[in-house]
Amino acid sequence: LTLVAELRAALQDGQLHVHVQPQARLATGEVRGVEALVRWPHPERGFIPPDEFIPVAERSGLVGPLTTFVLNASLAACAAWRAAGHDLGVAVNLSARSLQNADLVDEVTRLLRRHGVPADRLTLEVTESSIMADAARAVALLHRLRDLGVRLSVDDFGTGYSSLSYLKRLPVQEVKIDRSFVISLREGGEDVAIVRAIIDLGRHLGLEVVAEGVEDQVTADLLAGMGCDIIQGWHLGRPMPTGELQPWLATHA
Ligand code: G
Ligand code: G
Ligand code: NA
Ligand code: MN
Repeated sequence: LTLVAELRAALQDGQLHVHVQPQARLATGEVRGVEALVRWPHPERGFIPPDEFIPVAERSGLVGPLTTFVLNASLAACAAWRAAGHDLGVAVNLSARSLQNADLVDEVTRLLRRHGVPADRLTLEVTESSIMADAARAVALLHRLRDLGVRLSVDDFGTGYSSLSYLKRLPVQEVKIDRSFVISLREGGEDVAIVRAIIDLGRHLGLEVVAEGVEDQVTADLLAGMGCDIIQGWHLGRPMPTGELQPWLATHA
């Protein structure tokens, strides 16, 4: 069987799962939400990383069903946490192909309604390079998603092209500093200047700034000192099955 056929079957048989990784405000420690990360525990090959199967989905027309699956699972989990008294948001990654599909607007509308989750509790993460694949179409779609009240975030910020002029024109509320800049922050060097510049830029544009890949307290303290809003990374919590989040919240406080 090819990977495409296996992925198609995995989507149909419910083999895919969503894991969630917490995000917290640096100022208060409050957990404000999670990022959803798709997982494929393959019965013979073990976990196949999303970096391997998402490109396959992109090439084979499976990105639509994959995105629907992740959105549905993420919003179902979000609704359950809200019912239990945790007002958390959930962030879902969009791939380049999804950004070219105008049906996504109806799909997001339908799923928000199905799960009764307010639109502003859903964040959609897009990378600069996925926008640039067909910028006119992607930007039009982002505006329609924004009109629904959904939050938009630029993922892996700093690694793409044309960051600055685009950021001003995109209807986004958040930037995520790419983890390649965050990982070596504590060693000093040029990444300190890059991270500081991204935080200042975000603040001056009125955007929330999230640092991903925060692996230790030293890095969290450095980011707090630079005025970063939110952290995500192993220091706070690893990606975990959706059912483990509530127990994690209970011990985290
Ligand atoms: O934990 P991690 O190995 O999951 O993520 C690897 C990469 O896969 C990241 O770049 C992440 O953005 C991407 N990714 C994870 N889940 C999804 C998803 O549901 N959809 C898309 N398009 N990308 C995802
Ligand atoms: O590209 P994107 O930002 O969507 O993907 C997040 C990726 O970063 C996932 O693969 C996730 O497992 C990984 N990740 C999350 N926290 C950490 C961390 O603290 N350190 C490292 N090295 N990777 C992390
Ligand atoms: Na992401
Ligand atoms: Mn990222």
